[in-house]
Formats: sequence, structure tokens, C-alpha cells
Amino acid sequence: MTEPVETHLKDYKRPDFNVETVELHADIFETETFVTASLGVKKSPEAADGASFLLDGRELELLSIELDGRTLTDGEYTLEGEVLTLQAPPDVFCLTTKVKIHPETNTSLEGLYLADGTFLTQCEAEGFRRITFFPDRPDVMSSYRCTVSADKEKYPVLLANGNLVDEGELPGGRHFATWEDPHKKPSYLFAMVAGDLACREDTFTTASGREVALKFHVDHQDADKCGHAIESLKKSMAWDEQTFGLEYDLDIYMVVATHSFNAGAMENKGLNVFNSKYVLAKPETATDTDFQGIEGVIGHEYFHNWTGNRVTLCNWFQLSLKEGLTVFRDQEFSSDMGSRAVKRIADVRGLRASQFPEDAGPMAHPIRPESYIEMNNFYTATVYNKGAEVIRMIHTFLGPEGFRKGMDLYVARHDGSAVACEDFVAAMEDASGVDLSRFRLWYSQAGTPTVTVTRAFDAETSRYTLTFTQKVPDTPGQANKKAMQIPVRMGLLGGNGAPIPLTLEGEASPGPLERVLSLSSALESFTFTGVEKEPVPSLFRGFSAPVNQVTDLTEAELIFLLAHDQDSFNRWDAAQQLYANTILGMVADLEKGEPLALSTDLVAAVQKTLTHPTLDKALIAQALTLPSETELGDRMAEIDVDGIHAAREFVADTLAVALKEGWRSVYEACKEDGPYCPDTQSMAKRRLKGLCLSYLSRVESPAFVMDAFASAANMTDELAALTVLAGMDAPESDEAMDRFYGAWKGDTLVLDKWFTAQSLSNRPGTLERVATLMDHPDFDIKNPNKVRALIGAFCQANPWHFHRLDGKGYDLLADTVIALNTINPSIAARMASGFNRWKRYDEKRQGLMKARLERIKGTENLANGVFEIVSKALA
Ligand code: 0A1
Ligand code: ZN
Repeated sequence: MTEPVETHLKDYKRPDFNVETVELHADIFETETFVTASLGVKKSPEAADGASFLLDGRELELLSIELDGRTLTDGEYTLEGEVLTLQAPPDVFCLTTKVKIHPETNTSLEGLYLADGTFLTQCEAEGFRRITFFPDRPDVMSSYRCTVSADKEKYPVLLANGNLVDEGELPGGRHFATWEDPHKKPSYLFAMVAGDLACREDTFTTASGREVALKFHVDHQDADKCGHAIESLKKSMAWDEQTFGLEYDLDIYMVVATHSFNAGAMENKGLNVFNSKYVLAKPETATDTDFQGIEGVIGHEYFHNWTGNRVTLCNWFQLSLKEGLTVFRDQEFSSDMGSRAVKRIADVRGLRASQFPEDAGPMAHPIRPESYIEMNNFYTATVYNKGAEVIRMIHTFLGPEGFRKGMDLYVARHDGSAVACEDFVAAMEDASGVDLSRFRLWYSQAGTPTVTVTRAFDAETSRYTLTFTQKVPDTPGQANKKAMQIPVRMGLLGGNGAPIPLTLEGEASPGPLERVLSLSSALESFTFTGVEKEPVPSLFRGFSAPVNQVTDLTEAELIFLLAHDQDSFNRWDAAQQLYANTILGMVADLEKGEPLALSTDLVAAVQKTLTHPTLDKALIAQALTLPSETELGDRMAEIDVDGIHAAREFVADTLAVALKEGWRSVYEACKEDGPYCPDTQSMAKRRLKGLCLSYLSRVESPAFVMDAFASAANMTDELAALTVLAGMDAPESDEAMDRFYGAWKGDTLVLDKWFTAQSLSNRPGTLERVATLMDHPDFDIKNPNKVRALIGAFCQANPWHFHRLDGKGYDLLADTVIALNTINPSIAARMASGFNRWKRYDEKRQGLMKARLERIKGTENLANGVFEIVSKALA
């Protein structure tokens, strides 16, 4: 086998030839599809004399090739591996190729594929080369005209990007539609669809008074589940106008939903393709989390129209330019639509659960990676979520107005072109006058910095000093890193919890009650004057930087912050630190054979929070949710799977018993009558009710939970009860599973929840049940949602069962990766990263995981993406 090649940022060069126009004909038949592409090509003025024109092509059968109407003979072009080369073509020419492809057998879900009776495309990052020969790179931007033809009865709906300009009948019961996109775009934003789909329509009138047709194409049986997605789209369109002055630029916006999709959704120009999970919802079938997810992802894809499509990327190393920025935009949108603090907590939970471990593992990379073997492996939490944190820090340093000016300048300067992360930072700097030179290190240095804080109080001079030490850890290929520029949003709390004015030495008093300190060297101190009594510091408010904060705050101080901090996020974070310190302390006690006991102060603090008269119920629920076993493991040098499980269960059981009355009365108080409503307050109630139920299940009979399950009036309540029941070792558990399956067996998205509930269970025999479910008629390894729901959930979120000492959990994952290697390499690689943290475990488990990694690495015809993950893990 030839070693896969790595692509490096340092080798990037602008293209020698640009494709100005693309005229595409896709003729779809049951057992083959013909694609004819006519490319209007122009040589770049900077290209050297005799430069070659390179086109990418993967799994294409070349049927003919013509240059300016003349058929090329063998010697006039070469086709080696996946590259078609024209040596020294003219400065301006038209190249026409005809190829045959097989979407009907394409299980990779990239390029053109057939799923559940619909043909559709996925071109990001490098899928267009599976449709036709093309310089498949984002800095080649072209005008597209696309004609799709297919059988009229089986595929009445024919779509592509832009506006419909022609349609008609063809012989043999076929028909065609021609679409023209007035905006130039890179090939990764191309899309076409042929299927038998229902269409739900609405309109949006833009700020300047243009009417945009909104068209959602879904399976006929799902036509009643589009309302929330359509409303979310309208809200997104209005929000981008109000917040950033950005208006939609076509007269039509189409969304197509499919059950078979590798990711969440795709922002193809004017024709988004969505994983049905992020479109379809009604109260009986979707949870509050689903409703919120839909709003966020619909927003995300819509916001890409400006940050990604109008201003695009010059190469894939710049992916965070569009993704970090667009995630930041969708986070802000969701915050404005709902509760800002709750959204922030959810995002930080996600970052700590998936990005922090990535940054500490074998795949650690900067938000702008320097090399890749398989680009699909770099659609990561680092590029997306840490990328969004980097944008958020710029927002913090510049303030909302400075940031808005920066956005305006960025769009004005770069509209219609393919640019780099550096262009974004430069626009922010130029518009605001804020120097971001040291800040740029966030783009090039990987690893989560650790910031250690010490404090000193001098009662005599009324001075209070905070000292920050930062360390950016070594990561693969990067050692001895420089200190970063880190914003610390902070406040100081006085004895009664009131904020103390923050007057830095040399400043006029009184200073503000909250401020942002900027760290930029390895060691830095800040002294506040006029501090009469030793305060409690509240640091990194709202998680102002993606760092690990290390403080010596005592249990009493954390309880004080939980009760009094003006910053809701930090109240929650104080609770998380309390729980983590407590549980990890118990893990050490267990090791020493000491008995476990929960501090009465902590129990009292939990009680106070639970019954707080004014605190937002969603915040209460978040503050009373213990960190997951995975998160706790991350805080240990060597992860003690069993110790963490035992200690966490002990804390949960103790809180359940000690506060039984409290859980019960809050549970009752959160019950609602009336129809389901996905508004912020009702969601908060349901969240808290679900949490109470999970604590109550530890002290009440299974029948009590079964009752809750049976009386649920919406999917949020139903799934909360089902998930709790799934973990109970009682006959009610199986009964609930059977009833749920019986009720929902026709709804594939709801069945995903059924699979996940079982795979997350703490019951004995969970692994065996997961293995059995893989043979269930409703499980389909070709469907990524199913793989994620059953196997992904088990391996990522059920560490106690996955890391079983007999290695059977590891076998299940390795077998799945090997099976997926040929079916869907991109999902195979994603699943393979489930072993990435193997070096963090005890010797026995390390040995077991290493053996599975080696087994995968030795698999014949290993896909490049899987090779990249496992070879980096083993390095
Ligand atoms: N750009 C999309 C994400 C996406 C990436 C790759 C895909 O297929 C391999 C699909 C979607 C987004 O950020 O929403
Ligand atoms: Zn995106």
C-alpha cells in the first residue's frame, strides 16, 4: 500500500487556471448517471508559461474529453490516479468532459448519492470531484448552470443552486430542469437533488422589501414537521439584518431534508441540504433539545450565506474562517432568541466535553491546521467550537461596536472572494484600531492553555493582588509555545456578595464593577486598591477564554460564588468545580479504602439552589447536573473508570436521599398543563422536572417513573422518563422500551432516541444489548444517524460499559470501524477517534485499546482518513 500523502499549508499556491463558467448536465438513470461538464477556463496572468491545468476526479469513468470542440487524444492529456492533467493548454479555452458515475451504489454519502429514493449531493470538502473532473479547491470560483434530468414519475422534483430558468419534458417519461446561480461559488457549494418530495412553502420579506420564497422539501410523511424550521429560518434572516446588516441575496431559499447525511447540514448556495434531525419536529416526536438544535443549525447554515459563501476560503486550512465565525454567529443568534446564560453553559459543556480532550490528544491541532491527510478529519470541535471561542475573544477585546465595524469592513473588502483567517483578523484590527498581533497566536498554537491564579490580600494597605501564570501545553509537532493574549472578564465579591469597585493601582477610584484584564505574558499580576476586606474573586466570567482555570478556591468560597455571583455562568461553573473536587476527592478515598461522606455544606448549597425562589429554572437544572463521567475523567492524570463511576453514583444517591422532599416538591411544581410550547420558560420547567425525575428514580419505585413515562404528553417528558427507565434494572425498563418501540416504529428519528437511551444505560448487560441492537431490523450501519445513536453514544458517553475490562467494548468499536471503512470512510474515521484517549487509561486498558488500534491499522484497503486517525493515535 502506498502511504497516504499529507497536504501542507506552507505549500499553498493560488491556482494557475480559473474556471469562470460551468455548464453541467446530469442525466440520472437507475443504474448509472452521465455527467457532462463544459468548463470555461482562463489562465491566470500570474501563471508561468507552459503551466498545466490539473483537475481532480474520483471514481469517475471518463467517456470523452474535448477542448474547444475537438476530441483530445490519449497523448494530449494524462489521467493518473485521481488527477487529470492538460499540459500547457491555451490561455482561454472550453473543456468538455463526459463521465459515468454510480450514485446508486455510493454509500460514502459524498458526491452524488441515492438515499431513501432521493438523489442528492454533498460536495464539501472534496465531493465535487466524485461528480465530474474539476479543479476541486475552494479558491476556484465559477458561475454555474446545471441541468438535471431523471424519470418524471419517480423523481418529480429536480433542484440545483440558484434560480429555475427552464424545465420540460423529455422522451421516455423523463423530464429536466435547468438552474442558474447568479453568484460565483467554489465547487464545494454546488448541490443538486432529484426526488419525490413534499414542499412546504413560506415567504420572507427582506429589509429592503424583496420577497424571498422559502421552500422546504421533505418526505411526504414528514410534511407536518417543518413549521419550527421555517419559523427558525425567518428569525435567522431577520436577525442577520438587524445584527450585522446582512440581507439575503437570492429570490429563493431551499432546504432539502434527508435521513442519510454524514454531518448536521450543508450550506450549499440557495439549496441547503439538511440531516432530517435538524429540520423535522413536532411536540410529540421532538424534544426541547431537538427544537433548539433545529433553530441553531437552521441559523448556522443561513448565516453561512455571508460568512462562507459570499466571502469564502482560499484553502481548507482556513476552514475556521467560515466555521468558527459562523458558529459564533449561530451562538449569538440562539442566545438572543432564548436564554443567554443557559446557551453559554450548554456551549461550554460541549467545548469541555469534546474540544478540550481533542486538544489534549493525538489529533491536537490549531484552529488553522498546518497539514492534513484527509480534510474530512478536520471538521473538528477545535476548528468549529474553539474557532468560535477565538472569535468571541476578539468580540470581547473590541466590544460589540468595534466587532460590528470589523465585520462590515471584512464583508466590504472581501465580498466575492476566497480569503484567509488573516484577512479576517486584519479587518477587525483595521476597523477597530485594536492591536491583535499577539492574539494571532490563537490561530497557530494548539493545546488548551492552563491559567493558574494565586491571590494575595494586604489588609494594611487595602491592596488585593491577583497573579496569573499561563502555560500552553506541548502538542504533537508543537513544543515550547509562546504566551497567548487571554481576556479575563472578572469581578470581586465582598462579604455580602456585593461587587467591589475594581480600581487598578494608579487609576482613579472607584473603578468599574466588572472589567476585562488582558494577559499577554507567562506571568502577570494585577493589584486592586481600596479593597477593605478579602474578597472572593470571580474570574473568566462567561468563560471569557477557552482555558483551564486553576485556582485554590475553597469549598466555602465556591459555595459563596454559587449563591452570590452576579455572573450566572460563573455560578454554574462554581457548582461544577464543587462537584468535581468532591467526586475526585472521593475517587482518592476509594483508592485508599476510606469510607465516603458528602459534606453537609454541599448538600445545603444544593438544597438552597434547588429551592431558590427567583433563579431561572433552567439555570437551577444546570447547576444541579453533575459533571459527566467523561468530563471527570478528563480532570485525572490517569482515568479511573470504576472509581469515577462509583464516586459519582454515591454523590447522586446521597443527594437523592438527602433532598428527597425537595426533588419531589419541585417535580410537582414544574408539572404543566396546557399544550406543549417550545418557549424558554416552559423548556426550563421541563428540564428541571426531568432532572428531578432522575434524582427521584434513585429513591422512588420503578412504578413511579413508569407513571411519568405513561403520562408524558410530549417527547421531552417521554424521553426524560424513558432514559431514566433505561438505566433501571427492573422489568419496567424492558416494558417501557417495548412500548416506546411499538408506538414509534414508523419514525426513524424517534427510533434513534430509543437506540441511544439503551446504549447509555447503566444496567448490567448494556454492551450485549447494544451488540444485539446492531442486528435489529431498524438499525442500519449505512445510516450515520443510526451509527451515532447506538454505537457513537455508547463509546463516547457510556465510559463505564465501553471500557469494560474484558475488552468487548473495544472490540465492538474496532469491528464497527472496520465495517464502516469500506461503507463510509468519513464516519469510520470519526468513530475510530473513539480510541484517541487510550494513553490516559491504566496499563491493562491501554494494552487492550492499542491492540484494537493496531488491528484497524492492519486492515486491507484502509481509507486515508482512518489511517490518519489511527496512525496518529499510535504515534
Ligand atoms: N459546512 C457544513 C458542515 C459539513 C461538512 C462536511 C460535510 O460532509 C462531509 C457536510 C457538512 C456546516 O458547517 O454546516
Ligand atoms: Zn458551518
